[in-house]
Amino acid sequence: MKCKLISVPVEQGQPVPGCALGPEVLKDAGLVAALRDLGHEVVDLGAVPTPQPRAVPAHANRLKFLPEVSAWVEATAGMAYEASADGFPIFLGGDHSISAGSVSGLARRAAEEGRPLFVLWMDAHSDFHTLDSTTSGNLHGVPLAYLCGLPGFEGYFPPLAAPLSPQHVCILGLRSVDAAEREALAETAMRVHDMSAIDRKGIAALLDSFLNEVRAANGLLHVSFDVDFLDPPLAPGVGTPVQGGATFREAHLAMELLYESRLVTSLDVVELNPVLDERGRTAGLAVELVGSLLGKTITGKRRAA
Ligand code: HAR
Ligand code: MN
Ligand code: MN
Repeated sequence: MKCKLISVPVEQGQPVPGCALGPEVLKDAGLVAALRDLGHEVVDLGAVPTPQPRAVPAHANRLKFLPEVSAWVEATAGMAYEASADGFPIFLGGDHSISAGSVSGLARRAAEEGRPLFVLWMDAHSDFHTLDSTTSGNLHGVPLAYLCGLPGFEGYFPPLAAPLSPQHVCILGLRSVDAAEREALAETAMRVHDMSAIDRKGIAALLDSFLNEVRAANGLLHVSFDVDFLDPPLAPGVGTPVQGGATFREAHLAMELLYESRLVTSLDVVELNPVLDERGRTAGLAVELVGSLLGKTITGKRRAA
């Protein structure tokens, strides 16, 4: 596989300084070597150049850094569209607002290829606020609503070439949902697997049924991996930790199943905050999990498809 690394050092979508250091720290933690050891070609495309803030109208809600984040979304979408012509793009965040850009660029590409884009959103949070419903004003809480074409983004975020179909989206690991998000989620056909579902059914069964849908539809599959999916003691280096996340084994199993499916075509790794990390363990674990998603096994033997 030709892995294309794209750094998106954005932290204005969330409140804690440090998130913009994510891409460099993931590389320092051995991401490139980990991928090369698995036999992948790695091309580092560098960072999306810092864009000028977008001229957007004033918004009635108190949104933080809207012109800046909106500009990053537009710039990242362009880079994602270009990079997805070939290879396996890996977007290194940065906060989760970058996925409004990475996924919209990938969705445009998928639409042109006439294939449905599926998205697996591994996250403690649903990130399903609109610009009107967010109470924090932090724009890392809105990307999934934007990508699904919910109203209220027009004129503030770039126009979407191809909205996601909610039936093609699966949230996994959820344990923090705001009231407005809960109502909006109840009205969509999205698959929402909270931690309780993982406890009861097991992460393998939940993933298998989604992967079967992707395969049956000949879909492309983007994995948006928010590091706060993981349980905070394992992964303290995130700005918005929530107790009761995925365990070390659940996270590895998920990544291994994703690899074995051979369905994944692109990836985001977001919300790592190296300033909050403890001895680099969150970064190290994130690199290890990306390795598992791209073929790493305990014995070093490649698993058959
Ligand atoms: N729902 C909360 C808000 O909108 C918290 C959002 C936190 N988001 C992330 N990304 N860390 O998943 O403010
Ligand atoms: Mn998120
Ligand atoms: Mn999150």
